[in-house]
This record gives sequence, structure tokens and C-alpha cells, in this order.
Amino acid sequence: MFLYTDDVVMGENLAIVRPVLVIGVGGAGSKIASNAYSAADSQFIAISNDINDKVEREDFILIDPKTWANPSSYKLRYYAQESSRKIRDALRGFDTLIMVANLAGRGGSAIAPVISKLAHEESSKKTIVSIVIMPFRFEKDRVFQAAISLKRIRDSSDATIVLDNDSFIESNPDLQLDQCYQMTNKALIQTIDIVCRGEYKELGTTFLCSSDSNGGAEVATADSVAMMYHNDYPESIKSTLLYVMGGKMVAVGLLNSIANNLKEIFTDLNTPGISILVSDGDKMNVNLLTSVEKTTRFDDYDPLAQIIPRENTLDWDDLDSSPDIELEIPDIE
Ligand SMILES: Nc1nc2c(ncn2[C@@H]2O[C@H](COP(=O)(O)OP(=O)(O)OP(=O)(O)O)[C@@H](O)[C@H]2O)c(=O)[nH]1
Ligand SMILES: [Mg+2]
Repeated sequence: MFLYTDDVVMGENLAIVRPVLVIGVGGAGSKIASNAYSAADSQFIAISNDINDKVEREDFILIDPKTWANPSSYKLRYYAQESSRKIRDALRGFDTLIMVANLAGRGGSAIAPVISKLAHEESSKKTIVSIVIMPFRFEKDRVFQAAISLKRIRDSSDATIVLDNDSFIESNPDLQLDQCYQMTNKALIQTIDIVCRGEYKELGTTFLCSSDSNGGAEVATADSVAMMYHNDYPESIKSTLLYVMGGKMVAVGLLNSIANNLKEIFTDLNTPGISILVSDGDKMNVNLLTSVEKTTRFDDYDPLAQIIPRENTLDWDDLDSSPDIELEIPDIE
């Protein structure tokens, strides 16, 4: 149910057409997707380089790194490309694909761009929604790979929803790691659900902020807005959807004043669209989805991209990977 929606939002909407396949990539992606898909009335598959990510049932593609115990992201991507036929077969017959991956993981950052590219190449009629988790700032070795993967995924997806682990910790510094995962995973599962139900309509890139503050809907909304500001891209916001879970327990007058407050905050920024979506649920939490127009701070993670424009980047169309090439070196002695 929509409580409030601005009619100013115009333009093309994201098309969600059934049947829908929810794809979990890597460890965290598989876990989140497997928890979301049944409620979302869709099918599920997990794709990972780790057999332990298989979730009880048969729908699993193993990207086997053969004899490698510690394959690099590039090596894993090569093996993912080797499995292209299997992946294409699994995607066939679905009109909408919702892919969930943690780009902080080696598996996620290596495999997810291969899947979105294969899906995009197969048919321009397929709708591809990618939902990705970005690394904590302290995961320094993962930040670069994650940023490059995000860029590639955005190129081949109709909509990309980004949850930044870092902005969660930044706005909740006392949060323990498992509490952070619990919160973010809940927000992601709820987001997959609203995408599947066709209630999420934005094309392009969106940021997901969330809060389950005990202070009620108003404080939780304020927390989410603060988290959004941590991402430092308020000027480029196109539209905003506030999803209030368990919102039927919240007074209508309060929801109304939240809508007005949001409108006031974002009117200053010349933002055209604000919507509030309310749903049933035992516990209250809010998810704030803000669609952004311009590049994001993740582009700063790849400093060369600031200097060299996309059109001058050699071989951008081919994903970087590290193939196994066996050279026969003759014995010249
Ligand atoms: N938000 C969230 N982040 C998680 C969760 N589990 C792990 N992470 C983060 O994701 C990273 C690892 O992601 P995984 O999905 O396990 O990695 P992978 O894709 O399986 O790749 P490997 O690195 O090869 O295991 C860690 O650095 C954590 O930052 C989770 O449940 N929720
Ligand atoms: Mg893993």
C-alpha cells in the first residue's frame, strides 16, 4: 500500500515480468537470496566457487577453481566464464533476474559481473536487477575490485541497488559485525521482496539505507537519512522511496508528518519524487531507497577512472580475467 506518492515522478519504470529468478552469488549472496526468494514468489539458484554455499537444494552451479586453493578474483572470473553455458542455461526462460552478491567477496566480485553480462547479452528484453553489498572501508584489499565490479554490473543491469556496509558502520559505530550483517541482510531481503512485488520502479542506481531504531518510525527515518548523507551524494538524488515495515502499527498522522519532513528535506535539493510505502509486520523498521543520477563515491575507489574517460579505456568490453594457458616449452638443451 502506498501512503504517499508524488505524481511528479515521470519517465520509464522498471519492468518486473514473471517468471522471476533470484540468483545468489558467493557466500553472503546465496544466503540472502535463499531467504528472500520463497516469500517473493520466485525461483532461486546459487552460483559460487565454494561448495559450502550450496543451500540444501539442487539449484546450484559450482564455479570450480580446479586445483587452485587460493584463486585470485581474476582466476575465478576465468572459471566463471568457462561455465558460461551452464549459467546461460540456468537463466533461460526467466523474464526478470534479481542477482544478489557481496562485492567484498572474491567470489561475488569475480562472478557477478559475468552473470549480469551473460544475461544482458542473451536478451535485451530480460529485466536485470542487481543488488550488491559494498565492502567496509577497512577491507582495503577488496575495495578496488568491488568498485570495478560495481561499474561493470551497472553497465549491464537495468537497476542496481547498492548497500554499503561501510555507511552502516559509520552511522552505527557501536554495531558488532554480526549485528550489522543481521540488519543489512534484513534490509536486503525486504528490498528483494518489494522488487519482486513490482513496488520498486526505479531504473539506474539506488542506495539502500536502513534503520530499526527503537525510537520508532520517525527516529528510524532520521537515522536512514543521516546514513544517506554519509554516502555524500545528496545533490544527485533523483527520487526517494521510504519503505516502512510494520508501518501499520505506526500512527497515520506520524507517517504523514514523516512524508512532509522528507519532502521538505529533499525539496531543498530539488528532488522530484518522494514515496512512502507501508507494509505489515511484527517489528518496525524503515528502508530508505534513494536513486542517484550521477556517479557515486565508489568511483573514487578507482583513481585512474577519474583521469582516463571510459571511451579511452582499452578492452573495457572484455572482463579482465586470468586464463590458464599452458605453454609447451621445449627442452632446448
Ligand atoms: N551485509 C553482509 N555482509 C556480509 C555477510 N557475510 C559476509 N559479509 C561481508 O562479505 C565479505 C565476504 O563475502 P562472501 O559473500 O562470504 O564472499 P564470497 O563471494 O563467497 O567470496 P570469498 O571471499 O571467496 O568467500 C566479507 O568481507 C564481509 O564484509 C552478510 O551476511 N551480510
Ligand atoms: Mg565465500
